[in-house]
Amino acid sequence: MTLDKIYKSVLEGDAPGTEANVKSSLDEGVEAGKILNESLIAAMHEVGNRFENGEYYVPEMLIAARAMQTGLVLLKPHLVEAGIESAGKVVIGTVKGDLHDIGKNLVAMMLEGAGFEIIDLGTDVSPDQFIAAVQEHKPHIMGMSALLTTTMQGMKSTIEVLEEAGVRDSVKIIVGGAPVTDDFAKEISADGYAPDASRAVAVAKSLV
Ligand code: B1M
Repeated sequence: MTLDKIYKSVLEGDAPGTEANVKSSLDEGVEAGKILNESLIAAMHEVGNRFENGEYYVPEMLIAARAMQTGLVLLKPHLVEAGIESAGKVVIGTVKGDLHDIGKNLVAMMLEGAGFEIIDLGTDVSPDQFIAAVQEHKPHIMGMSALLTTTMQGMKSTIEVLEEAGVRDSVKIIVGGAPVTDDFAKEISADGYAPDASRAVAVAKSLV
């Protein structure tokens, strides 16, 4: 089954294999969301387990991430329906000190598919860069992603700096990423939290 092949190719960090297997799955008519959740995301989860168990190191995580990205490129047109009218503007980024961007990219992709205009600040985004983007682009929503328990604290300081700059109330803030919880979001006074990309779309829609 090609879903198993995709899973295996991501685990092995085999980017050409991942690309070929995702292509075959799509040609076979497998739904893009199924490929994403049951093979690509599932494989990254296993990569994390292996890293924790000392079977994988950073280079293996990195090449697995690259393999996943090649699959995502192919899935994007299937996940992103043609946006009709802008549903709102979103500034999004991964917080300072954090280089993980796969989840953030997925959230951006799904929001784009739901008609939002996306300004993607990338990774390692400082509070000052978030503020500058809010002042320049005047978005309806600002999204922050963090994958490390250490960097998620940067969400709190970014909100505090937005408050100090007097722009906090001009924008709704959504946070997410593996270590982030609903309780944490409430504790730092974010307006919304989503555990995954599709729920991020629902939260964004409810806030604009
Ligand atoms: Co890193 N890493 N990593 N890593 N890495 C984790 C996060 C880790 C859990 C692995 C582990 O130990 N099991 C661990 C964190 C432990 C902790 O903090 N408690 C970890 C570590 C320790 C590290 C380093 C410190 C390792 C080192 O150097 N010793 C280092 C840190 C570098 C840095 O950021 N400064 C590091 C580096 C890396 C790579 C660069 C090699 C690579 C990232 C490549 C890239 O992103 N371009 C990497 C990877 C690939 C991972 C794992 C294996 C996979 C992450 C991923 O892409 N998941 C990860 C283990 C894991 O998560 N199980 C791990 C798939 C992705 C679709 O899920 O990002 O959770 P996720 O996004 C989801 C949701 O969280 C949510 O929706 C997304 C889609 O459903 N979501 C949002 C995300 N953002 C959102 C924003 C929203 C709403 C929802 O609103 C705005």
